[in-house]
Amino acid sequence: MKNPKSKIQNPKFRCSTTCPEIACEATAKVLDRAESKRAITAVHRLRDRGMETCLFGAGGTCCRNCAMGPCAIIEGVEGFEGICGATAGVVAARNFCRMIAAGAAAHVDHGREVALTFIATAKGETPYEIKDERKLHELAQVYGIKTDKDKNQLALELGEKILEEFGRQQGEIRLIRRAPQKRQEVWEKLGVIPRGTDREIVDLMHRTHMGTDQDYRNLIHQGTRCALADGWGGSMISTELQDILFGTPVPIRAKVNLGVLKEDEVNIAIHGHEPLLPEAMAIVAHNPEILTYAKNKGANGINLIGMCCSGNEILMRRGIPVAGSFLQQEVAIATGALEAMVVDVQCIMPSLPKVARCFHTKVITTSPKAKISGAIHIEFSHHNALEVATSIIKQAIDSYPNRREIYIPKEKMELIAGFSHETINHMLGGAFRASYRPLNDNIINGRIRGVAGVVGCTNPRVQAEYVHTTLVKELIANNVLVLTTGCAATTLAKEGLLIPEAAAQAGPGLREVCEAVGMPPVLHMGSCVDNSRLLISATEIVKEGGLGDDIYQIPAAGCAPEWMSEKAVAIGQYFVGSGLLVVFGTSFPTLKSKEATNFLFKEIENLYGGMWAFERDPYEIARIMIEHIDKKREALGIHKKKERVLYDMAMRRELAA
Ligand code: NFS
Ligand code: SF4
Repeated sequence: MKNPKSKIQNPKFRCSTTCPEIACEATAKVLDRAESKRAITAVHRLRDRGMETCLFGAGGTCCRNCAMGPCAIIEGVEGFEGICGATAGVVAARNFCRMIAAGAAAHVDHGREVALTFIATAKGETPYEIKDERKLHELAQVYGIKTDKDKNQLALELGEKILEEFGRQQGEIRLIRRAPQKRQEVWEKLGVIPRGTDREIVDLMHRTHMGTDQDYRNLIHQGTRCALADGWGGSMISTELQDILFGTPVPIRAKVNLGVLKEDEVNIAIHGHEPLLPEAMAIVAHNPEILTYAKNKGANGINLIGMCCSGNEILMRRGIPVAGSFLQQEVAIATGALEAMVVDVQCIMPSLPKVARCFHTKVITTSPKAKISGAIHIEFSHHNALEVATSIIKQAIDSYPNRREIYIPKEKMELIAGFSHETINHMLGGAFRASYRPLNDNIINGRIRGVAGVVGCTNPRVQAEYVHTTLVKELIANNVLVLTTGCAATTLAKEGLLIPEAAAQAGPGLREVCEAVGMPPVLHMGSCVDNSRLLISATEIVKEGGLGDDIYQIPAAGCAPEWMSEKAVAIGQYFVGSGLLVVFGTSFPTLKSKEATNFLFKEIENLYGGMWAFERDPYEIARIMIEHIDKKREALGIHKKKERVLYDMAMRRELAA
């Protein structure tokens, strides 16, 4: 049954004439002015081009994998298969798998950079140091390394072992064995335990080459293996090594939205994904010499701000404010108040230098893998991290006197970030005995109905940000605890959902738990590679007991309501392959093939216990997720309300005694 509240249009959020699709006042105000400065952004381009997309392209049945094509394929219509005879199912599955391969490659390559930096740090060749020795030991044990040695020696051995994960040809990725036993058995039976991360990506690219794998089920089978190599491999390696290097996040207060820009300071936005350069910049920004340099140019200080996942990384560990999500990168420049936007890899709009030309902003690329014509390139390497960071910050300071008219919207919001899986463990279990027990108990007694992961990008093709916030308000009102990462987290933070006071919007059960612990009903778990934290959390819930013995049994579901990147497809597939329901908003990349879509939405559940769904309307997405959660509760026999016991501080202390 359709929810009576269901309607995608919500006039309240039509905030501006030039930006009909972003439910963010700060963004709308800047965009209204941007056009008069001839700064054209994604929302303007989308408005001018129209919302229509090519149906074949959007539905996954356009193939350009060889020069007999391109072929636009209509499923079931004779004469409308590919010139080679490819069916819509094969083409849609191939395209879907190539998205997984590209997404996984991005995360895996990120992981590789971090691993190389980790090794160099252990050798004393970088300005970083091993911060989290507890986690270093924990991970060394996973890799079967004896821990009775100096931390740098241990880190070196661990780093070298981890580096093998990328190029391994046979055997298996070690971290996959962290999953619940039953999950590992499912993967073994299906033959999808990943070997090396790079091998699975190459295998998938090979299969999707013209004339290789012609069976959509078999293609998606390898797609899953590749995605698992991302979630339990590349992404998990990134998260774990970053935590050891830069510290495992703990709850931290910070601010979000364009209002974090400062009128009288040099504003430098750090945008992209790998925390290596941002960490170096954060170290240098406090250097007294740099501050004097800034003062001499008339500025009162250096204001580092984050964008996208680079932003999430330094937010989680340092409380550095986040200016916005993916969709606000051009908008931040259009305030006229940004001296420099420094980028590394992924999710960086090619338009940045063009928008920056309307202002005094310098766009600085730093990775040899990601140059943009029109930008300044200052190459970063972990060996000279501080020198590069210093020279970038000086470039930014130099452009401060060139500021023209600026407009910084007032909007900014408080948030609490830093909910690593370890934090959740301690926060719920108490300082003395870290445990998921109270979370499991609260799920079993019904106070918390289930857990939802709301992740991914912001996208102007839907009512950007409105979809996210509406979905999450609906979920928490129904006692579903929300875990969030990436640009979803930024969006939800801007709406004030990441502060403890947001518990007032939660249903009575969830509110009680949040108030007892003093936590928000929506927990920020980090960047997109940190979705691996969600895998570990799900595993811990299973291991704690009482909610089944495999991830697919937990009352949990995931969603990327405004996804846009190929990484989101890889993430979605590794969640599905790990046993969870994943709902995509925006669009779904196989819809023009019933065969491929039916496999991904239905048949795959019989294999993995997880499956995909597609829905644009936030109320409907919430309904699908809650129904799934209820179905899982019923299967566990916990759907009837049991007597409620509040885990207050006294009881937690008693538990810990
Ligand atoms: Ni994730 Fe992070 Fe944002 Fe989407 Fe891009 S920044 S890796 S892909 S847009 S959430
Ligand atoms: Fe067309 Fe087949 Fe070539 Fe694809 S591989 S472009 S479907 S002929």
